[in-house]
Parts: sequence; structure tokens; C-alpha cells
Amino acid sequence: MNDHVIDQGFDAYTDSEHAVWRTLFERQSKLLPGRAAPEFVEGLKALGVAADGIPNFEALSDILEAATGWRIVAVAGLVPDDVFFRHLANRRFPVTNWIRKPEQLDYLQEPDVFHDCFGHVPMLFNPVFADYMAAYGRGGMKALNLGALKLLARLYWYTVEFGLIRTEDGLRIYGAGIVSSRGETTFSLEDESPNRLAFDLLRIMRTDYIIDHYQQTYFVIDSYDQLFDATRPDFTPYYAQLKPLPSLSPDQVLPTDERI
Ligand code: HBI
Ligand code: FE
Repeated sequence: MNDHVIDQGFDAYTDSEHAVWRTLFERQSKLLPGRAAPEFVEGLKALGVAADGIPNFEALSDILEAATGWRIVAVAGLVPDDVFFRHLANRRFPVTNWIRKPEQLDYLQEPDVFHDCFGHVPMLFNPVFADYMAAYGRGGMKALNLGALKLLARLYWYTVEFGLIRTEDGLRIYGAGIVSSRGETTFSLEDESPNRLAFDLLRIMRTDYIIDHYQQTYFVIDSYDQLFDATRPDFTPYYAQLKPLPSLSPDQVLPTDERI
């Protein structure tokens, strides 16, 4: 079974590629305190080793593994779903090894090393979130066998990628897709256009998403325990319940939704 893991090619990175990483790292590190969740900011400190250039995945993995048992593995880009879930279930996070071009600083379609490493890795230092990600991987492998990938992919999208968390100081960001994007970092918290709804597992698994612009709806958790506890039960009955229901469009709000 090909796990799609490649050599990172760390020595092949050019100075200009490290400079793109530094620009993005410095820009987001300034923007995120007071906007990102404290757990993300905490994890970012550990990532501090990578402030001046694209990190060496092996060295970063040694630090991460000591914290929560996770390692990062280099991949060339998106890998098949079953391969992705198997990695997560084994506490391996696949990180793309190439970085965007200088002219793509503000947006690119496919995740690059900045999205994957700066966006996702800091939260993997949080033990509860790290357990959630491993549980998600196990759930993903089961979902594939049940033909329910689409439903479970929505949970990943609206939490791991674009999740917000409620704190006593206000809403904070923990989603990788937001923290790695300058524009969406401010949009997700400060713009009045998107809906912000309380986390609701079945509601999320019914909700479609569009991949190439800011979210029209963000889901807000109260804690990472809430997220992890949601993944404890076997999802089979949820899938059976959801299958006959129509999907909801990303901008829809139901009367039963709790607005934040
Ligand atoms: N592959 N490298 C990589 N990174 C991802 O985030 C990823 C993937 N393959 C599939 C996938 N994500 C989706 O199926 C999940 O979002 C559910
Ligand atoms: Fe991602």
C-alpha cells in the first residue's frame, strides 16, 4: 500500500522559497495573537524553531512527537482519502513539501507547506485536539467503507480547516485554513456577513462548502473536549439518518440554529 510519503527535499529549498515562508510566517505571527485560539498561539511557540525558514520536517517531528506522539510526513500534495485517513489514524500528518510562489502570497487553491505546516501543526501540540485528529482518521477509514466520506469531510472542513472557538475573551480561530490566510483571519472574526453558528455535529455533516472563497458560515465550539466527545460514538446511525436528507447550502440558516 503506497503511503505517498516522499523525501522532503529540505536541502533543495532555495533562499527565495525560505523568504516566502518567512514573509508569511512573520505576517501571520503578528496578526494572530488576540485572534487565534490560545492553544494555537501556544503551539506556534513550539513552531518558533521555524521562524526563519521552511522547517525541517524530521527536526520538527521530534519536537511534536515528544508533545503528542504526532509526526509530520512529506507528501507531494493531496493524497487519496484512504491514505490520508490512515496517516491521521497513525498520528502522521501529511505536509506538502512545496511552497507557493511570491505572487500567490494571498491565495492558492491547493494546500502548500505554509498551509499544512503553519496552519495545521501548531494545534497538533494540543493533546485533546491531537486525539481528535487521530479519532477523525479512524472515523474517516470507517466512513469510506460506509460510503459516507462526503458527510465526514464536512466535519473536517468546518472544524479542522475553518473552526472557531468561544473563549471568555471572545471568538478565537483554531481552523488551519483561516490561520494560514491573512484575509480570512480578519474576515472570520470581524466581518458581519458570515453566519456564526454553534457547533452541531449533524448540522455540520449536512452543510455543503465551497473551496475557493471565504466561508459564508463558521461553526463555533466551546471547547476541544466538545469536539473530541462528538467523535466518540459510532457514526453509522448518523450516516443512516443523514443520507435521505437534502444537503444544506453554505449560506443557509435554519430556525433551529443557535447564532453566536
Ligand atoms: N491530502 N495531503 C493531503 N492533505 C489533506 O488535507 C487532505 C488530503 N487528502 C484528502 C483530504 N484532505 C480530504 O479527504 C479530507 O479533508 C477529508
Ligand atoms: Fe488543510
